[in-house]
Amino acid sequence: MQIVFSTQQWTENFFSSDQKKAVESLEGGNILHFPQLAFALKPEEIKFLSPEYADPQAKNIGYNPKLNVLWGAQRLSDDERIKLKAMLDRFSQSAYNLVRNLLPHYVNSIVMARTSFRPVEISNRKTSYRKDDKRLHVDAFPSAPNQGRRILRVFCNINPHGEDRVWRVGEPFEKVANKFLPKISNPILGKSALLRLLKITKSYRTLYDHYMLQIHDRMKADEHYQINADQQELRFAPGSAWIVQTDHVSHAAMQGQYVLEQTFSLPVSAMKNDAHSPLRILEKILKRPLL
Ligand SMILES: O=C(O)CCC(=O)C(=O)O
Ligand SMILES: [Fe+2]
Repeated sequence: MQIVFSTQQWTENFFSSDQKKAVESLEGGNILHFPQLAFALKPEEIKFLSPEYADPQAKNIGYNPKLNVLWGAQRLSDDERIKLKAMLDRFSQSAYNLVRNLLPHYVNSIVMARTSFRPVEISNRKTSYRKDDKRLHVDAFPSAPNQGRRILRVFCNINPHGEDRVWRVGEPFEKVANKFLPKISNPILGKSALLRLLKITKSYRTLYDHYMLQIHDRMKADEHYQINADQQELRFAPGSAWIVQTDHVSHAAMQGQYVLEQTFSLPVSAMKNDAHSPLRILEKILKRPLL
């Protein structure tokens, strides 16, 4: 379920035995946990540890490291905006360094996606069930189809008050898929083209995206499943980091405040063993190609 590393630096080099263990564990649906990998804030960044800079409409503060663009933030002066971007940029680089050194198998194919800062306490946040990450789910995005590519995320808890990030982690993807796929029908003919035409989706919603989104929604909607599915609580203390493929690992974030997160996108072809990918697992069960 979780594989622990004693890493203390974001630029640390790894033995090839650790690199092998990391890629195989991650692809096998485990979480790589770094209990001693803290992300240090600069004195002028401490003030961002407050929910007041988060737009109440947005779930997180987002940052695009390639374009140097910030969104979901409010009440920032020009100077503060520059400083917050610099903090997110530094985290983004740190996460990249860790991935590059620990998972060299991916280095030529992995693509840096967005960075996020999550300054709002999650335990009492009210949202619609679809957006509620307190319910067990695998990640799938309605407007951003990822067309089979893996979602790899690096998280770090930067809570200054000693509060853990508390997750529930559910059953393996294949079990999830076998449970929910029989209830899901094919998409309505022409719907994906229409969504694209109306720019509701940023790219074409493939069959893969259709099934992943349906699994995501149906998991969250199923109260009985939420309570009765095999699951385990995991706690990530402040000053710890973890890497997880959230399209594969069923997860729910129950409690905690102040986390940094970097998303990467990875083609299935870059995996060491693509049979573990949600794409190949769904194709195996449905006996048809999904892209
Ligand atoms: O914020 C968290 O701890 C995780 C939320 C979640 O479900 C995700 O980022 O995929
Ligand atoms: Fe999630």
